[in-house]
Amino acid sequence: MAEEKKLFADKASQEIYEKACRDSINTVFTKAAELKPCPIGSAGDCCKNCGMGPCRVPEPKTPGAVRKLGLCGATAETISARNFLRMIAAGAAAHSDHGRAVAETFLAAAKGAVPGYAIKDEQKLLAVAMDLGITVEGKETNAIAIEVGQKALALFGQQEGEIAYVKKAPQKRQEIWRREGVTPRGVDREIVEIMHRTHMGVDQDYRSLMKQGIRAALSDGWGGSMLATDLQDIMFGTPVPVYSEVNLGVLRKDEVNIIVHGHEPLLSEMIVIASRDPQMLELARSHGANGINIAGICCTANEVLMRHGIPIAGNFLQQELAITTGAVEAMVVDVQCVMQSLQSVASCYHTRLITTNPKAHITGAVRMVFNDHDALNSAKAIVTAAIENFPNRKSEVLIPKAKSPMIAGFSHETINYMLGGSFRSSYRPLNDNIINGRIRGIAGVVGCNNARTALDNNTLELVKELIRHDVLVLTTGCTAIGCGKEGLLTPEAAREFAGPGLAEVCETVGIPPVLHMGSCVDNSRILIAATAVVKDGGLGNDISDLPAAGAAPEWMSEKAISIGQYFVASGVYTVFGVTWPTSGSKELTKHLFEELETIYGGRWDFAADPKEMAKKMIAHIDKKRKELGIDKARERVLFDMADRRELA
Ligand code: SF4
Ligand code: MSK
Repeated sequence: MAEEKKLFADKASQEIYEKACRDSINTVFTKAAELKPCPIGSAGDCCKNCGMGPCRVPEPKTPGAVRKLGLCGATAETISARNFLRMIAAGAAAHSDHGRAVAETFLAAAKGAVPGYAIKDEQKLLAVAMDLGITVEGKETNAIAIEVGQKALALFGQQEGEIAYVKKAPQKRQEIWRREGVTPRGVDREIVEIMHRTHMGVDQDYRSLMKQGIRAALSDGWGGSMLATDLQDIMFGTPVPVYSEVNLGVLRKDEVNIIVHGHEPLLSEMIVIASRDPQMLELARSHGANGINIAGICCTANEVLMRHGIPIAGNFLQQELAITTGAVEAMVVDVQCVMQSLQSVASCYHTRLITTNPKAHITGAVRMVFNDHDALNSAKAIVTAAIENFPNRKSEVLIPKAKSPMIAGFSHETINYMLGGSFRSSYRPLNDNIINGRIRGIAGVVGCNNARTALDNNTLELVKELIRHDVLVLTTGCTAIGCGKEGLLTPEAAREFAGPGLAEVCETVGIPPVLHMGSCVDNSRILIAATAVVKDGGLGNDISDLPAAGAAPEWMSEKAISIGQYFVASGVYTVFGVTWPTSGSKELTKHLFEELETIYGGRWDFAADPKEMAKKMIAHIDKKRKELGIDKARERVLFDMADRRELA
């Protein structure tokens, strides 16, 4: 059993973890207690990019001793930068390959080749078409959609020139990227170039390497990821506020429980539809169940939550615990953040672990590859397999009581509408309230869970500290799920946790102090929201002028590094917790933590303690307020046109 220390912020996880210990399940928590991270690798000081290595070059313990180089002469800076870039490449690839799969289905849907998928949000289709430079006048919806699908697919592999979406960024930001020569081409090309430059004996200057890291990350954030979000919104609907519940307590004892886990909504959307089919419900009844309950884990959960209000069973570190309840008939997984250990946990209960993606196999799991050309039948086959497994529950079923209500669905479009109303959709009220000081600033708090720190603990301490100081929090991914479990995603949370200014605004508009904006691929929504705030005027000309900051207090995925890098390169001060992957190289870390700010207006930072992280973010927000001349909280004034022009 793991050493005695607090492992979870929530009671449900603790309760099921104790069951896992009773059932002798070897979870990520027990493994984390036994297997410590390699101190050299975690500091970025180990290179295995050729067969002469691995070369380990840690800081010498003896003061004054000369630091070792790799056999080829690579310095600690080069080694650390290469490792960092390869994390960006993997993260950007994961997001963008997800985006490509969506684009392929989107194009097939536009051609009418994949029954079950259609264009749901025509308004967004038109907006995306225009962003991609497509003329829409006089064209049928499907013809526009086909052009959008083709252009989107071409964008991933664009060999030369700037990708179209960079034009969505503020003008000043685009100029900075052009000045620095980092405006990206297609994400495929930028990722290949990372792998080439980091091969033995190619790019051996950390500043030059880091520029390529920025190109690839920007091609993810303002390219592959942003496209994934946009195309998903067009096909499945742009999210609007939706009520749901979160935590292991959403599982039901008397129903067939199917957990969808991973990232891509293509299959899970269909599973939701299949689970409501009268024939499927009848089949469930014939197997002794009172219904079919779909619940999510990780970002597949966020996708079906945002558009259908499907409840969430948990975030990343709760995936094994969900099976340990003994109540899960099938865990249906696609790609990313799916632990291989699920199969051994599932084998201790009756749960069928079903892998569905052509790219993602798990030894021993049931294989039911999803066919998007026959999507509903693929989904029905999976739901049937789950139903047939219901009578096989063998062990004690323990479903914790704990679950919390939440409101999700805050896409950029929804925030715009809620703040400005349907006739005058705008961020103006938000900008006004930032200017008058009721809202101190905005923070994007995103990312994963990490077994090296107590589940959700850093996230919740940070988020509570921020909203207590009147900072509005935008959140995605597993961080959003953690906030949901704590009850921070309800309008009532404003009264209990937020400072007086933020609480007043939340009450007036009817929003929670923490806005759930979607899955980890949807961080692009935060970029668009930040750009909208800039464009609305009064808060500078660029994202880097805003009283705003970003954080990933419990990151673990390589995707988080790509996200962090595109936020930094977009002008955002971004703080990571738990561990910092270049800590072994002082010079490179200084480049990332200090020098980048002088070039891009944004920079990286690290704080293991969430209180310190909050302090750093608030200090940055206050610095920006001062630079904008809005550091003295003002009484609310009604702005007439002259005032607005002056502010702009
Ligand atoms: Fe060692 Fe250089 Fe090979 Fe890396 S590339 S393993 S530092 S010899
Ligand atoms: S699932 S990338 S643990 S947010 Fe997107 Fe959660 Fe991080 Fe995976």
